[in-house]
Amino acid sequence: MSDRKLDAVDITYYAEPPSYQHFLAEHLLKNEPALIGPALTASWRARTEWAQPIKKTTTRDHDNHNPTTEPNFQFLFQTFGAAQVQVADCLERDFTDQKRGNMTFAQFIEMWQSNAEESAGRYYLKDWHFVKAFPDYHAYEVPDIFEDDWMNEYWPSRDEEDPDDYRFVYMGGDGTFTPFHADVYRSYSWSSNICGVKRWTLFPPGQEHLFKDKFGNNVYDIRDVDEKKFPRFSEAKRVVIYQVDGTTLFVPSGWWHQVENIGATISINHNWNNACNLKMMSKSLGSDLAEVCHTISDVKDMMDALEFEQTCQRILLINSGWNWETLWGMFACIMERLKQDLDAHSPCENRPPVKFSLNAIREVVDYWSRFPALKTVFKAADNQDLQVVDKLLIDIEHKLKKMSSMAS
Ligand SMILES: O=C(O)CCC(=O)C(=O)O
Ligand SMILES: [Fe+2]
Repeated sequence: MSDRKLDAVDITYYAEPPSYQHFLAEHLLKNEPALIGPALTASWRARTEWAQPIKKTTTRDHDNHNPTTEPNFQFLFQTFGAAQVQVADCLERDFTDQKRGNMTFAQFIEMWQSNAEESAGRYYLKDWHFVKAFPDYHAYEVPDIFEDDWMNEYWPSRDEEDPDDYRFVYMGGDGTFTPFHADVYRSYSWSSNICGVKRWTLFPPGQEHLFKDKFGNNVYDIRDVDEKKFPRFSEAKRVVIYQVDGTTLFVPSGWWHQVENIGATISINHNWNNACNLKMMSKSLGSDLAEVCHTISDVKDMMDALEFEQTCQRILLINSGWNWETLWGMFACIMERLKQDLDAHSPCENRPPVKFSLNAIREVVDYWSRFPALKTVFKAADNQDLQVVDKLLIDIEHKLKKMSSMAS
């Protein structure tokens, strides 16, 4: 394995993917980014079928960080044309995001290709749930080091007509971009470039106060920051990474970032979490909940205590994508599997020890159990997950104790 530091804010580059144990110690536990060379994605169907060597470079010169591959539009159009996708217009801001619309993939390609000049830097296909849309196509393999992924284990397993996931494809032309943000739930993300180059600007956590104006709004586009509104933004420590064709970036929890595409770019992006970033995610749920409670505090007097808590949970789910019910649902789902792993005596190589994951869940469960409203909300919804999770925790802790006393 070769690795080298790329910048003052440590970004380690691996020509070959590191072992899971190394990745766990150096990146998941330390919450540090990593860039992995194209060997990891070389055999993916997405790399061989979706991309082709570039015919002519039409990008502005980005200090020689020009792409070597481009989309195979004909193949993509013919194979996936009928799929419904969501497209952002990078020239139109919509609060903290860009204006989005729905269309077919074929319409997106046509819009982009038919008027290349006019649409330059404009149309950006985002958050395409590709695996859900084409479950039998197998465009890529989740790399071993990203396998311990509780979000994408739990959400698709929910008993719903159209279960959600956090497995996306992104696709856009030169100059399209994603505005400054930190990821949903403060989850990790990983992103593999199928073709094109992405310019990432990453900001280590702990500098969030530098990103806000006096009303609490965050910077939208780091290339266009009003110094009067955001006088301290320029002080923020950051690192710029050019993610070239075929390479994969690990974005740790709570690292704010902006992404700009150089050349026609396609990427596969997953948001994910596990025991290593659970506490950070729980903290973000806590601050989102506090914000919701504060925002609707003026209607508190019109409701009884339970109704207020239920309303906060409903809004939390809409705004942040999760709440107590989904957190406990995830715990129940993951612990069922941890129990099976223990019973099978065949722990997965690409996961930390069961005890480590269990302790992380225990800590978050104990934290939230101090809130009396938790019990009343679950009881009112006739949701058994509080009891299910408590029982699983005790069962697995008991099993682990027994195993360690047998071993000694
Ligand atoms: O590629 C992009 O435009 C955005 C990706 C991103 O923000 C992420 O993977 O976290
Ligand atoms: Fe992101």
